[in-house]
Amino acid sequence: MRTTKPALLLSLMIAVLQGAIACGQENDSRLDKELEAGLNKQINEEMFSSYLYLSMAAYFESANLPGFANWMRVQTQEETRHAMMFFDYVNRRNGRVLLTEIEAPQVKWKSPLDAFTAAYEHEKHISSRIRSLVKHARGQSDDSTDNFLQWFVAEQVEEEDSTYKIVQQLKLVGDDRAALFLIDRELAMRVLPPNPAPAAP
Ligand code: OFO
Repeated sequence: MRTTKPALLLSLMIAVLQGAIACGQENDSRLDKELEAGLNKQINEEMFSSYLYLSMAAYFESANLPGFANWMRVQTQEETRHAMMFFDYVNRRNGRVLLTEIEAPQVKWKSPLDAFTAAYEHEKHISSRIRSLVKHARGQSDDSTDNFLQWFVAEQVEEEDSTYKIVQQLKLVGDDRAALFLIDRELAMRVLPPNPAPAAP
């Protein structure tokens, strides 16, 4: 059967449209697979952070230091929020969240100083994870993920600073139990701030 001119024109237009749609799909906002895996890993890291600080809260409760325990309880909630921010971001980018086993945390520390030193070291580890995610996002020219991660870059400065300051205070007081009691009272004041809203990519 011969194809008429209008029919030929119509088929050509359909082909062009299909091509444009296919091209749009290739350039959609899907995450690079390796970057997606890295963001998934970060969900686990943040959940582990939450679990680690909950374990520290339990340690401080057992040491009759309720203010220190309160500080750690608030930190636990912050870390769960961080995990959820990654969870939501992966979903917003049409990625697939895949949860994995959370490692068991340490359960005992030698002293409050030992626990807070471990918290500070852990935060340095998290900062390096965030930096490597930023590097990966930039390598993929993924500006949205880079932008999303910048909230965490700033947050890590806070996280390191707050744990470092408590480490320094604990070093200053040494074995002075009265001074330890005062720090405990101060840490009892910590409350969970309103949920932060990172810039939507
Ligand atoms: Fe999520 O910042 Fe601490 O670990």
